[in-house]
Formats: sequence, C-alpha cells, structure tokens
Amino acid sequence: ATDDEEERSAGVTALQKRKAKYQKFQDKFQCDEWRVRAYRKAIGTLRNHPVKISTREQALALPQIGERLACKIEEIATTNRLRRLDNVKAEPNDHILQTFMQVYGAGLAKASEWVAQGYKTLDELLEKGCLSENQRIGINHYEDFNSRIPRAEVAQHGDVVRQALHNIDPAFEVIVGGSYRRGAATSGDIDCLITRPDTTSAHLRAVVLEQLIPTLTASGFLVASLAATHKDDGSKWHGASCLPGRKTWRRIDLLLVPSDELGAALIYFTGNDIFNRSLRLLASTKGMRLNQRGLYKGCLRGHGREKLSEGTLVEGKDEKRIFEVLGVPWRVPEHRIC
Ligand code: DCP
Ligand code: MG
Ligand code: MN
Repeated sequence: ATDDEEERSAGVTALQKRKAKYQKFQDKFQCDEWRVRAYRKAIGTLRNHPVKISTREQALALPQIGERLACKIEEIATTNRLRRLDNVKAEPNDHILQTFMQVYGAGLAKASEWVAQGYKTLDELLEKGCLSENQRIGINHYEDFNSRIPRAEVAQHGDVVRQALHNIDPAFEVIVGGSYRRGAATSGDIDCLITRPDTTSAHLRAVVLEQLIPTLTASGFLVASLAATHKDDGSKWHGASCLPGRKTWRRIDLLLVPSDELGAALIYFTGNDIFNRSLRLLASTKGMRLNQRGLYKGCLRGHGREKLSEGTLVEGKDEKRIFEVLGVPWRVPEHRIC
C-alpha cells in the first residue's frame, strides 16, 4: 500500500544520499588511499592502547604511528582540535551538485554521477551528458520548473483542466490540492485532483488518458508528459503545462481519484507531507492505517510496524469523517502545516 511504499522510498532516498556522500568521499581520497589506511591503523593502535596518549613522544613509541601523525595526535590531545581541519572548505563541487539535483527527474544519485563525470554546468550536460528525455526537458526548463507559481496562475491552470473535462463530461470535478489548497501564495507545481461521482478508476483513467490529455496536448496546454503511474488502481500523471500566450512551463500533476476515496485523497494531496506523516503515525498508534485511499481499522502490525493484515475500510469518502474517526479536531487546509 502507498503509505508503506512511501516510508520505504524515504528509506531508499536516505540510503542513496549516504551512498553519494560516501562516493564523494571516496572520489576525493582515492589518490591517497594509503593515507586513509595509515590513519585507520593508527586509530586501531590508539584504541588498543590501555592509557591515553597525549604527547608526540608517547605516540611515536607506538607501532603504526610516524612523525607526522604523532604531531597531530599531540595537537589534538592538548588543544582538543586540529588547526588544519579548521581550514577545510566546503566541497567546491557542492554548488554544482545542488544545481544538478534541482533538475526535474534527477535525484541525488544522478546529480552525483554527473559531478563525478566532471560536468560543471547545465549547458555542458545538455551538450555532452547522457540524459533521459525527461532530464533533457528538466534542464531545458530548469528556470521554469524551479520558479514558484503565483497563486492566481495555479488557479488558471486548474481552470483550463476543469473546462476541458467539463466539455467531455460535466459530472467531472477538478480540485486543486497541494500547497494551493493550503492557501499558499505560490506553489511549486499544480496538483489537480480529478474525480467524478459513481465512477470506477478504470473509467477515470480512460477519460483522462484517452480524451483529456490528448485534447489538452493538441491545444498546446500540456507541453510534456513526464511520468505516469497506475499501480494499485491509483493513477497519477505528471507533466508540464503552459497557459495560452505564455512561455513559462509549469509542473502539473493529475491525480485520478474515485469518489469513494476522495476524502482520503484530499487529505493526502493537501499535505503537507509532514502533516500526512504525523496523521499516518497517529492512525497506526490507534491500530488503524491511513493512506491516500482510505482509513482502515483492524490492521495488524508486527514489531517493526510492518503490516500483517490489510484491515477493513472505515472511511474513504469523507475528509471530515476521517479526522473524526482518528480523533483529531478538524483542521482547515490552511492549518495543515507542520
Ligand atoms: N505528499 C506526501 N509525501 C510526499 C510527497 C507528497 O504526503 N513524499 C503529499 C503532500 C503534498 C502533496 O502530496 O502536499 C502534493 O505534493 P507536492 O510535492 O506537490 O507538494 P506541495 O503541493 O505540498 O508543495 P509545492 O508547492 O512544492 O508543490
Ligand atoms: Mg504541489
Ligand atoms: Mn505535486
């Protein structure tokens, strides 16, 4: 289920970060690997020594410790620091890494890879880098995707989607979620929840993928398709949109929500992410489970919080009711910031 997947993907991201960090460390010190080994041996020696070593002479008397290391040991033992380390500057590549990480579709792993390959600018990457189609779009629209979208413009994008859907079937509803629903003055992207009473998710998907998206692509509003997922019946489409007469491309997410799940989806896609996390945690402490499709009870968990049984659906449709069952006073979207 989605909440567990998310915890897992957060775990994976953390692992990737650690790996990139380690990689960077490794790249930097590759040339003097012997020095790392020397330090490791010296550390081992010091650890095994029964009394604290505080002078150069004492250190020199030990195995695996030479003149230069002995001096450093004395400095650390007497001043509690190593002056040489005070001058170690932040990695010169850090700002390049930061730049690359903000390319849509590139995570820390990809960005580190580009840095390791020696790329220094986005232009260099465009020219010579090995890029996926989405990464190329991400770089070509780097400024666009990294600038905040004024609230009024977010609403306009939502209006275009709503209008096009109403032309297909007036029963469809579009709710702009995410930071916009929380009342933010600017948003990073446009999160459109698309729903319709009494509809299966297969029907939602058919209308959106086979009618809405082609229509809005033909009209020039949808300018790129970046990713689509249809796991577990839940459907998301990620892309880019551009208002008529404008040049700036915006990131837009279309989230297909069967009406039975609207309440849970509203909670999930309104966020913010930290608020969601704390609601999920609260649910699990009450023996329930909350995800973007509903609130479930009788969900058995093992010692590591791993799921042993799915549980039964308590509420999915009604946002307020989900708060009620959880025992949380209703919070307007504007106050769902942690
Ligand atoms: N979400 C979440 N956990 C994540 C990612 C998203 O719970 N790891 C939920 C909460 C978010 C919502 O999805 O509010 C929409 O995700 P966005 O990434 O679009 O984030 P926001 O809309 O909140 O902020 P922004 O203005 O940056 O788009
Ligand atoms: Mg958003
Ligand atoms: Mn989004």
